[in-house]
Order: sequence, then C-alpha cells, then structure tokens
Amino acid sequence: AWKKFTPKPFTSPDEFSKEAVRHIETTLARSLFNCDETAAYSGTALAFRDRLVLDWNKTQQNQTFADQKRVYYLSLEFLMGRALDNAMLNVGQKETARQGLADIGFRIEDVIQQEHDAALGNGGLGRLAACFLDSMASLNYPAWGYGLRYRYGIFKQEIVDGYQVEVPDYWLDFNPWEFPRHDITVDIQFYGHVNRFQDDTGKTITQWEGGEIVQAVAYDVPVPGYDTPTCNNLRLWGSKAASGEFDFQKFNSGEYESSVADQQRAETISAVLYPNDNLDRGKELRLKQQYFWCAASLYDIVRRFKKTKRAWADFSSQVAIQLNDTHPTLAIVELQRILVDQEGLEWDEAWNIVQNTFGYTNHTVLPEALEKWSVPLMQHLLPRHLQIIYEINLFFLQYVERNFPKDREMLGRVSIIEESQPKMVRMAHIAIVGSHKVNGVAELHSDLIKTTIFKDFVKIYGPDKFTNVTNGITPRRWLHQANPKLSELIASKLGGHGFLKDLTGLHKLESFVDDKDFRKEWSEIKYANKVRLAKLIKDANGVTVNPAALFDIQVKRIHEYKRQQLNIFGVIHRYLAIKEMSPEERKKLAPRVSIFGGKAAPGYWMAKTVIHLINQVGKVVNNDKDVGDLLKVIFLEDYNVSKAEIICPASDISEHISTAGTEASGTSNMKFVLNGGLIIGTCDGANIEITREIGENNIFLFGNLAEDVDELRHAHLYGEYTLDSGLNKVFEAIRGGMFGDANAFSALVNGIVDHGDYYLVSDDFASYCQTHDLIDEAYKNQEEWLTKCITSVARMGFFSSDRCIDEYAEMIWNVEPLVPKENG
Ligand code: 26W
Repeated sequence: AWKKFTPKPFTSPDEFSKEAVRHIETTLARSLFNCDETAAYSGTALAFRDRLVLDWNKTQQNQTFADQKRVYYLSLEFLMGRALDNAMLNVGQKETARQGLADIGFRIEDVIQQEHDAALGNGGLGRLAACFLDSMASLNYPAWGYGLRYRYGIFKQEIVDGYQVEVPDYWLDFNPWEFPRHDITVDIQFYGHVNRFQDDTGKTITQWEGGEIVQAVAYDVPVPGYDTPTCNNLRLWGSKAASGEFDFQKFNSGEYESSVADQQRAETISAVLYPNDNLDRGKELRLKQQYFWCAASLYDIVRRFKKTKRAWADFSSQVAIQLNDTHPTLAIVELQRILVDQEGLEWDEAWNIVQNTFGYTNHTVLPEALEKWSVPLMQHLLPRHLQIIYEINLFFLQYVERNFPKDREMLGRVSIIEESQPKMVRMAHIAIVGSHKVNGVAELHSDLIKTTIFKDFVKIYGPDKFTNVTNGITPRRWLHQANPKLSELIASKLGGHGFLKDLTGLHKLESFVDDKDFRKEWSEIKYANKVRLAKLIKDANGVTVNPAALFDIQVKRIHEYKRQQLNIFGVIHRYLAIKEMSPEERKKLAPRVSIFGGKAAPGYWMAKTVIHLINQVGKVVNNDKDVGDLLKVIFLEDYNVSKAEIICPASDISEHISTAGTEASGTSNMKFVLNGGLIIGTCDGANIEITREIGENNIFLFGNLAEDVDELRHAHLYGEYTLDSGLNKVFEAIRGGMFGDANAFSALVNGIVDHGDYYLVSDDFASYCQTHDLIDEAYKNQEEWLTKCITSVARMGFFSSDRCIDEYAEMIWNVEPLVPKENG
C-alpha cells in the first residue's frame, strides 16, 4: 500500500548496478578491475544506504513536526545481525539487486555473506530488542532505540581440541550502516562529591561537583520498516575523552603519556560488551557503562522535549521510555536528578513524571541474574544518585509502612537497599518503584514474577501494575529473509506477502494442508534447507551428514538451566542403545543428526564442560563405523544471528528443554516452528502458549511442571530419590572413559549425583528419552509429520513481534503510529 508513497529506489537492475559501481570507484576509490566480493558488498550497501537515508531524514522530520508521543527503547544490547539483506527486502528491491549484481558477475548470496554481523548482544534479550526495532518501524511507531556502540561485540567462538576459545569480535572495520554524529555529544560526569547550600531565597540547592568527565558521541543507525517509508533511528553512544580532558596543559607540561592514557581510559567505557548472560558480576566498568549510556540518552530525550517548549507536566504524554531489563534502571534516578537538581521541580511533581514515563520489562527470575550494586561503589561513582536512591527508598518505605503497619518484615524485603555486608542497591526494586508498568515476557513467567520475586510489590501496588506481553519475533527476518522459498510458497497460496505485515493471515494455510502439490513443494523446501545446513556443517566441521536424516537442533546460549547436558546425555543414551541393537532393529531406526550450537560465558566453567563433552561425544560417535548415518553429533562453532538464519529453516525437531519455570520465554522456539519444524520442550516459557496456539498434538512436551520444582529439589537435598537407571548407564559410560578422560566430566556428573541436581536433569531424563522415542515413531510417518508442520505454521500468527509492539503501545506506552506523509 505504501508503494504509491515511496518511489522505488532503483527503477532497473542497471540503475542499481551503476550506483553500486559508482560507489566502488569513487566513495571507496577502488578500481573495478580488481573488484572482489567485499567491494561488491560495500558498493551494494552504500547504494541501498543512500536510499534509506532519504526515508530516514523524512521520517525524522515528520516525527518532529507531528509533535506526538514517542517511544524510547533503552537496551544495553541490540543483536542486529546483518543489515543489507534486511534493507533490500524491506524496500522491496532484492530482486533488482540480484539481477544487477549478476550483470556485473556476482551472486547476491555471496555478496550478502561479506557483511560482518552486528553482534551487540548476548542472546534472547538482545535479539528481542532487534526484532522490536523492526516491528516499531514496520508499524510506523515514532520510536528510537538507545544503546552502546561497543567496539567489540560478543566474542567469536572457536572450538580448539573440543574446547571453547574466545576471540575478540572487532566489527567496525567497515560499517556503512552507522553515521557518526560528531556534533551530537554529551558530557558525562563520574565520581566527585555533592555540595548542598541555600540560595538567596532560602531554597536548598544541590550540586554534583568535581570528578571526571567523559564525552558521549552519537552514532546513528537507520532502522527501515518493511513496506513503508518509515525509517526509525537507533542511536548508539561511543565514549571518548572530553575535549578539555586531552589537555593542552598536560601536553605542554610534558605529560603527553598520561594524557593519552586518559584518552584510552575514556574509550574503555564503550569498548566491550559484557559476555555474561544471566549472571551479574558487579564490575565497576559495567556500572560505568550503564550510567554513561543512561545519562547520554536521557540528556538527548530531555533536550528534544525542551525544544517543544511544553510544560514539564506534559513530559510523560510526550515521552515513553521502556527499560529492557534492569540494565538501564539508572535512567529513572537520572531523570529525577535532572528534574529536581537542574530544572528545579519539587520532588513529588518530578517523581510523578518519572513514574508515568517509565515501563520495566523483566526477562529472568534466576536469582544470580538480578542486578545489585554495592552501596560503596555507587557512593564512589555516583554520589548524588545514591542520595536520590536513598530518598526514593525513604518515601517508598514510608508509604509501605503506612499501608502495611502490621507487616514489619515486609520493609526489609521490599527495601531498595539490601542490609547486607556491604549494603547493596537492588536495581529491580528501583525499576518497579519508578515505573508505571512492569511486564514479564510470557504468561507463565509473568505469573511467576507476581507470585515469587515480586510478590510483595503486587500487594503494595495492586495487580494492575503487573502485566504480560508474550514475546514475538519479526517474520520479515525469521521467515521472509531466512527462508525465502517458504515465504514465496506461502505467498503464492495466500495471494501475496500480506502475512508478513499481519502474521495471523497464515491461518488460511490450513485449507491447503491436503493439497498434494503444495505439500510436495513444502517438503522439497525443507529438504533444500537441510541441504544448505549440511553444507555449512561439512565446511565448518568436515563431517558429512545425510540431509534425509532427522535433524535435531539445540542452539542457544550454553547454560545449566537450558539443559544442553540433558540433551547430550540423551544422545549418549541413544548411542549406547544403537550399539546394542540387532541389524533388524537398526533398520527400523530413523537416522539422526544431533546439532548443538551456542556460546558459554568465558568464566562459566560448567557450561564450557558441557561444550567439551558434546565435542568428545561427537568425536567418538561420528567415527564409529558401526553407527554410520544412524547418529551424528555436531557442535557448530560460533552460533550467531546469521547462522541462525540458516539453522532455523533446517530443523525437523528443535529442543527447548529448560527446567520448568526457568526460561522466561524463549524466542528461538518461535523461529523454529514458524519455519516448519516441530519442537520438543518442557512446559516452560512461551512453549506453553505455542502449545495452546498450535495444538498439543503438534508438539512434544515432556518433564515435570514448574509447580513441582521446589518439592523435587527438596527431595534431592534429602536423598529421597533414586537415580534413573538409563541415566546411570550414561554416567557409567562417561566414567569408564568412553569419551576420553573421565575426570574432565566429573563435576558435571557429580553435580547431578551428589550435589542436589539443581536443574532436575535426572527427574526429567526418562520422560525426555521416551518422548524422543515418540519422535522417532512419528517421523516414520512422513505424511502425518508434514501435516503437523504445516498446521503449526498456519497457527503461529500470534508470535509476531508486531503483535507485541501493538500490545506495548496500547497497554504501556499509550502511543499511536504516525502515518507517513506522501512524498513530494
Ligand atoms: C546482569 C547480567 C545479565 C545479562 C543478561 C542478566 C540478565 C540478562 C538477560 C536478561 C538474559 C536474557 O537474555 N534473558 C532472556 O530474555 C529473552 C527475551 O525476553 C527470553 O526469551 C529468554 O527466555 C530469557 O532468558
């Protein structure tokens, strides 16, 4: 529908290739004579970038003039992946580019692969932020993302002798998608002290003085919407020494070296993404990153608001700020500081504005992931903020005391300050107290936070402050881009690509489920996607896998709660069973490829042990002639967004097997089902809602329920359980050295046998293996399997991130889309 507003960027393949070539020859100063794929990528990216920039400027201008409420999405992570393919598809000109590139001798797929992933995130939380940006732009919401411009994204993973090795990810060599704004800078203060005095009128003035200044520089990244001229902005802050800091004084007094050192120290703030997922380490540099980014973003947002010349009372009807987990919680304190200390508002008036502005999304209930900062560290780095935090806490606790005079214990539990040694600031408590809405990311998770970690706050504020927005994924990247053939097949049946903008349109596929030709094409596409993955495996691991085998995939961060150990123990169990089978039995078994991928945090020893075990099992199984195609075990190195785009369309079964109650939502479960794969999963996170949507006949659920977890853990601690005999055989094999030095895996095994089995691997093992047997059986009936796959895809409409964004907009932000104006 927007096509009438936006002229096609390129009227012909020829016009496109001329532009690309012009950029190669002039912008890049390279001769066409030695134009390689890198140059072809750069030229293509620059040609498309030119076109995005026009829409981008126009969108920003429209948003400024429209003078309506905007959304700011604050996230320490944006796991964007590659931008070129997305840009070409969103402006609807990939085919033009394909032809134009072919004319100058390139295959578009090869060109696309030259781009480095923008990997500014760890996993689910960062990728969710990226999907949300795509949806906000595609739905025309006036929205900005704010993040940090890390010089190094998540490390690259290499597997050396079966062990993970981390290699730095320097990704900024050539990044055509960012625009440095050297004129948009903010000075950010750290350390120093607080000075309080009375002015002439007797009013108390509070000033934060001294310390050091670091400069924040804006880098803007265009975020194009799909099939719309809206192009939103992602602003990433880079750090450098403040102009006064790289001091002429120091230069002249011969302190050149220390002056350079200051420079480097400032640049360290935005140097590297912390690679911990779901673990809070309390490092000073991380707190510096958080404040640096919050303060710069808030300054920017407030500056933009002030240009409207409105009264402060209008702030929260012009500005909605969403906190992606507690990482940006200091933004709450910073806004209060700006309003009270700098703008002179009364405390209560300011606090009202703050609460109405912020919303907080929780992404985890794991206790080790809940952020706390030590009071002495906060005092040292942000003395004025600590005072404000104490003040917020005082008023909050007074309110609680008035309303719950009989419950003295509650004060200690809900206090922002934990009375430990040293005292700690509980960031989630600030986030709840300073926001008007708190949401979880799947129904079970949102219920759990209300009944466990935030239970007292539900009593204090009432249940309406807490809500659920079940996660989603963008169908543009995760269907149209990752699985172009399936997207075309669906479009051919539904009469166009409308489902990419309203994913519930997929339901019409159900009426084709018996259509023979359709089914045949569907299977051929799945097979081709498996061939594509088999090639990646061959190139990366040197192992040949049979594309006709059942592909069983688990890709996600390696973490005990996600239970890759359960999966690999199940694989060993299968291997032992195969070894015992008669030739007749073997003939009946469907060949399998077990595929793993994911990074372990560099300091997470147990997770690294799991990676090592997977690789050791692969070494034994893959070289066992006796087993052949019946089982292959693959660990794919360096799982990232661009690899996920190849992996997700190629699964028959994917694994989402966290201990019930631990995975807040999961989003790769949605990616796999949307691409026509079935899943095996626990009753956890979004698996539950996926089951409700697609039907329980179309999913393989197993294992204990969240409500049983406490009791089971208790039983382990008191020795009231017996180890599953199948699992015991697996442990015997490991202990016997079947997969190399048994000592290397003793902690992993002992954690289950002797140390309480916190993640309940042994309790779910039997049920897990039985369910895999059911999968073997089901896979034998390819026709029924195919029916399950097609039916599931047809019912996945709910899991579009477009639906999430509409829910946030309506329930939390109270913002409306801004319909783009006609061009010219
Ligand atoms: C302070 C260290 C730290 C770092 C990252 C703590 C917590 C995190 C993230 C919140 C972890 C994360 O990515 N959570 C995932 O968020 C996804 C998006 O909502 C969910 O789908 C996943 O279930 C959840 O694990």
